[in-house]
Amino acid sequence: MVRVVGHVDLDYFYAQVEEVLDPSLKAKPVLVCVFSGRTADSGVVATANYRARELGVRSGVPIATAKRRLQGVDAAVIKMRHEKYEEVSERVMRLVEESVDLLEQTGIDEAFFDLTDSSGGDFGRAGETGAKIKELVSKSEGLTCSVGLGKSKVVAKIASDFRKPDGLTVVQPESTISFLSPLPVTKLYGVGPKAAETLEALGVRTIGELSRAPAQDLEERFGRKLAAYFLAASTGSDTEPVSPREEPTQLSRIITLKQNTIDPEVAFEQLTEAIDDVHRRLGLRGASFRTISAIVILSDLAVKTRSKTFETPVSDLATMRETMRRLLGDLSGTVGKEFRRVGVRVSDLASPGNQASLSQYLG
Ligand code: DCP
Ligand code: CA
Ligand code: CA
Repeated sequence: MVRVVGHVDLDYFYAQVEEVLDPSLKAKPVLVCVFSGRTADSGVVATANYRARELGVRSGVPIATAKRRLQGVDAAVIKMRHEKYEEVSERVMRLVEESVDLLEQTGIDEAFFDLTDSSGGDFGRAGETGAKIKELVSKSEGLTCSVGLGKSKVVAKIASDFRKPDGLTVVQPESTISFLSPLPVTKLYGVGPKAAETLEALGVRTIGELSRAPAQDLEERFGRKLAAYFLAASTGSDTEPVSPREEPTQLSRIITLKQNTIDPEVAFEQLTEAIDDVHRRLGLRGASFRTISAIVILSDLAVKTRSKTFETPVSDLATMRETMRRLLGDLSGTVGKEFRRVGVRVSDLASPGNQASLSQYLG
């Protein structure tokens, strides 16, 4: 049966999240920036909303350059807040996951998915699911995204980019060649500026031209594996399946203490935020843990850990804090050296999904 593969990509992601958090931004060019801290304007633009892009500002542009281009314009220059975008990303991915057969997240704002089974190979039905995904994401998070559907990953990814923002592009299997052929080779995943240059020297500019290029020429320039991929991709015949990432089996965070100390209370105090963060990430996954560990890196860089395993899964913050405090106390009593860094790790994770599949096996 023909595969039905989808790709979803959130539009101007970081900047759009900022707009949702502060709707007054919508009327302005919005720049989300990574400040390097060397001078006030050192750093680059991580992303910009479409208003800003119309004025020549996009990902990767130095902040100083962006400000020059936006001189006299009422623009919002915002410091990147990665935790916020991660939270939204996590919720969106869980939402999309529930509407599809398989989800493979490939970045903070994008994922491949498979609808072969649920659509029965019917692209009309799959298109309805694509529209439903867009509606769900819009209703629950206030975000627009772009969705593409096709018979392979390469086609789906190009399709999601085809009518950005807020696009939905369904490439019927029989239209694959006519859809891909006129597009520049740079649209193909894996063809960067350098490969494009090499291809141009062979007289290949479009994906259609690539599909007709002599295999031998491509092999000479790119090696057999890449040449085979280029040829398959150029007709949408790439075969890589959508393969869900494994759930993480542990979550952790380590911090460097302001000063080396042997006092477990001082270490605990400084670790509190990291414990809260691990708890938050656990919550986003709806997961719980059975084992929690305190990790300490001593002044001589030796690493020591002390763990506690619970009989039943735990997820509450109070237990995490209390246990960590005790474990740090135990460690400080036994290691006899100052702590330089301290960390928290939870493992033996149980998520609702894992439990469901386990109970299926157990009948
Ligand atoms: N990003 C970044 N630096 C880059 C490119 C991207 O920090 N050079 C971050 C910010 C983006 C996010 O990754 O919001 C997703 O990247 P995309 O390439 O998908 O770009 P956008 O979502 O910003 O825009 P588009 O609407 O084109 O998808
Ligand atoms: Ca995006
Ligand atoms: Ca993306």
